[in-house]
Order: sequence, then C-alpha cells, then structure tokens
Amino acid sequence: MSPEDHAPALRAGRSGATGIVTVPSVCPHDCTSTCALDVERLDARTIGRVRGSRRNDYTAGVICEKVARYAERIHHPDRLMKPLRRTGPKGSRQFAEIGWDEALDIVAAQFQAKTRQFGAETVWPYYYAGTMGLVQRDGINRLRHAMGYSRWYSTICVTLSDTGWIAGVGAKRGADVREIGEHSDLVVIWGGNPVNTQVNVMVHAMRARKRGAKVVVVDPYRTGTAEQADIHLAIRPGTDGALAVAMMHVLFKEGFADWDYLRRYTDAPDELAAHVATRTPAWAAAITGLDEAEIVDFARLFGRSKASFIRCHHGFSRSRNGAANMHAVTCLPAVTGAWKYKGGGALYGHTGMYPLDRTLIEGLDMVDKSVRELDQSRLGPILTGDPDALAGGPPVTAMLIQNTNPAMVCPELNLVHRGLAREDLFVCVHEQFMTETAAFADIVLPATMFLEHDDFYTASGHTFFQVTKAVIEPPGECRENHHVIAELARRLGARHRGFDMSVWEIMDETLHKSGMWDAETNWQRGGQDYHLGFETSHFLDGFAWPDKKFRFKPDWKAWGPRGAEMPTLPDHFDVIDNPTPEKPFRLVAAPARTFLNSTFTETPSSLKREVRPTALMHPQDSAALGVGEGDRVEVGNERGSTIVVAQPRDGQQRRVVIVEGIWPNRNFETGIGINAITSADPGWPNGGAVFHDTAVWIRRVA
Ligand SMILES: Nc1nc2c(c(=O)[nH]1)N[C@H]1C(S)=C(S)[C@@H](COP(=O)(O)OP(=O)(O)OC[C@H]3O[C@@H](n4cnc5c(=O)[nH]c(N)nc54)[C@H](O)[C@@H]3O)O[C@H]1N2
Ligand SMILES: Nc1nc2c(c(=O)[nH]1)N[C@H]1C(S)=C(S)[C@@H](COP(=O)(O)OP(=O)(O)OC[C@H]3O[C@@H](n4cnc5c(=O)[nH]c(N)nc54)[C@H](O)[C@@H]3O)O[C@H]1N2
Ligand code: SF4
Ligand SMILES: [Mo]
Repeated sequence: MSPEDHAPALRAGRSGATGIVTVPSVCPHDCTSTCALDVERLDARTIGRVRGSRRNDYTAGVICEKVARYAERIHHPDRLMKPLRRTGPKGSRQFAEIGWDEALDIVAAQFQAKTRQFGAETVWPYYYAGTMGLVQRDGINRLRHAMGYSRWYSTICVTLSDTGWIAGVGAKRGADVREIGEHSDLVVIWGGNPVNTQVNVMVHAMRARKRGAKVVVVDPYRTGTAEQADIHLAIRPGTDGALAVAMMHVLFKEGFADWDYLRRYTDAPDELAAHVATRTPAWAAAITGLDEAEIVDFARLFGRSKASFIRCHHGFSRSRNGAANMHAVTCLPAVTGAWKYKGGGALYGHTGMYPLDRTLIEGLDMVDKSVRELDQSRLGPILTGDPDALAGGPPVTAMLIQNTNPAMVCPELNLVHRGLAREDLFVCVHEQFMTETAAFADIVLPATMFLEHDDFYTASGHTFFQVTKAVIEPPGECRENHHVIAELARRLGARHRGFDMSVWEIMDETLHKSGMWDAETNWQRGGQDYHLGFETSHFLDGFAWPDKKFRFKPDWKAWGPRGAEMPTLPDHFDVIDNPTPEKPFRLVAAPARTFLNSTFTETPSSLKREVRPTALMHPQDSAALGVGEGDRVEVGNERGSTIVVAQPRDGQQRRVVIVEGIWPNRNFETGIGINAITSADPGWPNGGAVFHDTAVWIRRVA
C-alpha cells in the first residue's frame, strides 16, 4: 500500500471487527530502525498490541518483541506519576510527592543560586536519546543556549562511528538496506548484532540469503546474527582495521581491485596499493586471531561478488581505534567498486541527508562558543572534579537530566555514582520510571511516553522522516519534555520564541523552513521519503567532498590535534587496551536482545528472557579457571569489578569475554554493574566512548 492509499485509514484510525481503533505512530527508541507502528487504542488512556506497520516498506510489518509488548511498559505499575522531592540521603529512594509548580520553582531557584555562586557554566543540562523525537529530545539545548549553561559534547554513541565513516565517504549517508533483499550477492554484517539491535536488517539479509547470496558476520562472539550467517569471523575486539587492510592486500594482489573505478572515484589508490602490499594475511592473522585462510577466503568472496553490501554497525567502533577501524572497512567497496551496483556498497547511517533546519528546536541562534563544552561520556571524571574533564572551568553543581540513565550507562560508573552522591550537587531528573539516576535526584519529574505526546523523527537505518501525534492521554501528572523546558525557561527568564510555541507549532515552522512537507501532511501520508536515488546514494555522482573522491587518506587532523597521531592510510592503529599478564582478557559489553540500553530492564518479559548478568567465556578459559556453567566469577580491572556467572561457549576466541546487557546495578551482588569496568578514555581522534575496549582479569569466586 502506498502512503497515499493509507491516508484515509490513518485519518480515521482503522477500526477492526472488535471495535478497537488502530492508529499510526513511530518507535521513539534509540534504535536505527525507527519503525513505523500501528498501535491498538483500546480507549483514551489504554493501548493494546503494537505492530510493525506495512505503510513503510523498510519496517515491512516487522518490529522487535520488546516494542510489540509496549503495553507492558506504558501501563507499568511502577511508572512515575507525580513530581517528587527527596527527603532522605542521596540515592536512598526516599521521596515525598509535591506539586508541579513547587517542583519547578525549586529547580529554577537552585539553578539561579548555583549560577550566582559559580557562574552559568556550573549548570549542565544532560540528556540523550531515550526518545529520538527531535523536539522532545533536543529542546533542552534551547534552554542551555539561552542561559549560557555548559555546552554539550555528545560522545556516548556515534562519535567514533560517525567520524570513521565520514572520514572516507564525506557524509553520513549511504546505500539503502532495502536493496539487499533483491540485489546483493554478498551481505556483510560488520561489528553489529542486528538480531538483537536492529531486527529489520535481518529481514532484508535473510531475503538475500534465500536467493543464494552469502551472509558473513564479523563479530567477536557467536551472536544470534552469526548463527544465521554462512560465515562467522570471530575476530579479536578492536582489530577490524587489520582484517580490512589484509583483505585489501588480497584484493589488489589477486586482481579484484577495480582500477577504472579507483582512478575516477578515489584519492590515493596507488599509495594505498603500495601500502597494503606490506600488510599480509599472516600479519593480520597474528593481530586479529583469525586464521590466514579465513582472511584470504573472505577477501576472495568479497572480491568475486559484484554487489557486495557491508552493513557497518556501531559495535566495532566502540574502541579507542574505532574511527580508524570504521574507515578501514569503508575502504573495501571503494577498492572493488561495489558501489556501482544495486545491492552493493555500504551503509552506516542515513541521518546526514535530511534537510532539517534545527535552529528553532535547539536555539542554535543563541550558541556562544566561548562557553565551555563538557564531554557526555566523561561524567564520572567531571563530577569528581577532574580539572581536565572540567575544561578548566567551575565544578558542575546543578543538572537537569532528561532521556538518559547515566547511573547505569556511563563508563567509569564508580566515579559517576560518587559524583551523583555529592551533597553540593543539585540534580533534577525528568523520567518515566524511578531509574537508578532518578534515585540520586533532588527533584524527580514524571515524563510522558511517546504515545502521549507529539514529535517527529529522522531515521538512521532508513530514509523516511516521520511525524507522530499523541495516541492516548498521559497518565497521572506526567508531562512532556517540552513542557518542562518551557516552564523552566519562564521561571529563569530565558527568552526564545521556541519556549512560547507548542510542539506542533515548532514542528510545522521547522518543516516549513526546511522545505519539507508540513506536519499534518507528513502524518497523513505516513512519512516523507528522503531517498536520494540510486546514483547519489551510491556516490556515483561523487563522494561528499569538494573533489568528489573517496579518501583513503583522511585528514584526521581536521577532527582535532589527536588526529595527528593516527596512521595516514588504513592500518591497525594499536592504541587499544591490550591484554597484560595481570589482565589477560578482553571484555566486550554488548547489547542484550530484550533490553534497549537501560530501557526495558523494568518490563517483566525482558527480565525473564535475559535471566541474569552472564560472562560468555571460551570453554578452555573457563576450564583453566576451574569454573563451570553458573559458577560466579569476578570480572575487573583498576577501575572496578563486579560479579557475574560464567557460561562456557564456543564461537569466540580464547581470552575474549562477553557480558551482554546494561543490567541495573541492583542486579549485581556487588551493587555495581559492568560499566564500573569500562573506560571513559576518549577514542581517537575526537573522543567517543570505548565500551568494547577493556582489558580485564577474571577470578573464580569461591
Ligand atoms: N535490543 C537492543 N537493541 C538496541 C540496543 C540495545 O541495547 N538492545 N541499543 C541501541 C543503540 S543505543 C544503538 S547505538 C544500536 C547499536 O546497534 P548496532 O549499530 O547494530 O551495533 P551493535 O549491535 O550494538 O554492535 C554490537 C556488536 O558489536 C560487536 N563488537 C564489539 N566490539 C567489536 C569489534 O571490535 N569488532 C567487531 N567486528 N565487532 C565488535 C559485539 O560483539 C556485538 O555483537 O542498537 C540499538 N538497539
Ligand atoms: N556497557 C555498555 N554501556 C553502554 C552501551 C553498551 O553497548 N555497553 N551503549 C551505550 C550507548 S550506544 C548508548 S546510546 C547509551 C544509552 O543509554 P541511555 O541514554 O540511558 O538510553 P536509554 O535506555 O535509551 O534511555 C534512557 C532513559 O530515557 C527515558 N526516556 C525515554 N523517553 C523519554 C521522554 O520522552 N522523556 C523523558 N524525560 N525521558 C524519557 C527512559 O525512561 C530511560 O530511562 O548507553 C551506552 N552504554
Ligand atoms: S526494532 Fe528498534 S525501532 Fe523497531 S520497534 Fe524495536 S526498538 Fe523500535
Ligand atoms: Mo547508542
């Protein structure tokens, strides 16, 4: 059904034989799929089932299990319904109900008092992508800029991957995953586990496989995705650059390089060919832990396939050298010219192609670059007074936190908790649940969920821009993010037109200024497709640089001074947290299937499926430690440690250990979870969190 055909049904809400009305929406969660949804509305306050919509041919009727059961989350008995004021010590979960006005007055008064004491930079609005809706998520920046509060350097998720992709290709866009099903000869799922994190990729990849295309997965452990592939390369974490470079060695040596394409579309093919000639499969085997033959066979398969498609995921970028590794992988289709074919090329994300003007949403007309910028992932060092992390400025003594749960998801969690427990730090958390972060707050405000407010969404995994309308009324006293921002602005004397507009008005004006469909049209038609067409999405009219050439030699220095330390051509950039005799294991802290970051750790069906925090270990490693399935092991390093149960498992290298899921700290007997061990060190060249780059020791717990 085309979006146009769908319009009348959307307007009316579709009513089935049962009398239940089905209304359109979009999944707001931090997931590249941004699925189009059909939601059953049982009455003005209640939803039934949530289904993947067919109005969008990327979603194609398929969504993940956790959102299909959204009624479990939105109608959860533990949802926050009233504003709360802390009455006990920080983190004690002792709160008393108060009114909205009183709560907002306290927050504004505290922000003003702290500002008088230390200057406006002492206030740090802190947010992330618990909702991907642009108005509700990013409106906090309008308040930040209007008040001159500390600026935001967002690094927890996409910094390394964005930098690595853009370094070669020039823009955050690529070939369309919808091509895979019909056109790809080879699908490579590199450094990601879409069975857990982006189910729609699997739908398209399995369609290709049914047609006879091969599916290859590059991942340190045998994920659900790897289990469905023809070939699984169980690489050592943080060594993808070496694999890609050795593949290029084979591609050039064995005549798989497309020299016509290279001369026309790339910057330095001769230098690259000479460079990779010295990087043999044997060299890469020693670094990656793969067999030489595996590397050569994969390179030949890649070279022989015309339409080879690489889905570059975020997972393999979460290392100190993650940007360099991402760039090295993007060089592969530029060597073989796979971009020329439908079903060929690569995709990391599409978000760079939407023409959206974000000025009104974020107050970009008020940005003052002289105000210090603080790094999201370095919250622990920042709150514990590291002068470097504070960029030489005043301590952070006041925060407003929306759409994120740093007490679970940030690295160096022991520091984060010590910081959040500071009595001189005033924190307001606007949340849907009493999260572990909210438990540290002075004021907690109850937030709406996506089906209770309006918003609009870009996507990363597909090309649609989608507007949503509230489907049901909010429960209790829950209010949307925009309301909190506008009300605080009023109390603080912040001025900007955006504070006086409704969400719908902000969307409409933004869309109008950006030359896009107005909000109502977008909603009625089920989203506007920004697909750029075959030629442009495959960069056949040139890559997104002034000379239109893919860069084998990125200008890493353009991202900051640490770029000068990086290799000029793709290589193994050896800055990872390598194992030592004291810390012989490499830890990957990968996403779980039915949690989404810190979210869904409150829903009964997710908790049932994920069971408990578990370390997947090579059977010989667990045997050497004398631990069997279900035995407790302590995993740790100089930053901290925690206790999980061991599960011996084939399909990963020795001395690689996997702990899936950002479990709540309360689920660990130590009271602190896996991120106590992960590092807040910034990746190269310009920062970015390194969640899968950690050397650890593992000990048997008696
Ligand atoms: N169910 C679920 N879905 C999610 C999330 C979740 O937590 N749970 N998180 C959401 C978010 S915020 C994001 S950003 C996306 C991310 O989603 P994707 O971009 O699809 O990436 P991930 O699946 O997170 O990648 C994790 C995989 O990378 C592998 N990996 C780790 N290090 C390396 C390495 O050095 N080399 C290679 N080759 N592989 C490596 C891990 O073993 C793991 O299997 O998913 C979103 N969707
Ligand atoms: N060990 C380890 N740690 C990781 C990762 C990993 O792979 N391993 N992945 C990292 C990555 S990629 C990311 S992106 C981060 C994400 O980590 P978080 O930022 O914590 O992500 P979420 O769980 O998506 O969302 C957090 C909160 O947003 C709230 N929320 C949702 N919608 C709204 C709303 O409309 N209003 C308000 N006020 N609140 C809302 C939810 O209730 C939830 O508690 O975690 C990072 N941490
Ligand atoms: S796959 Fe991702 S976007 Fe789709 S419903 Fe699940 S969490 Fe939402
Ligand atoms: Mo993320």
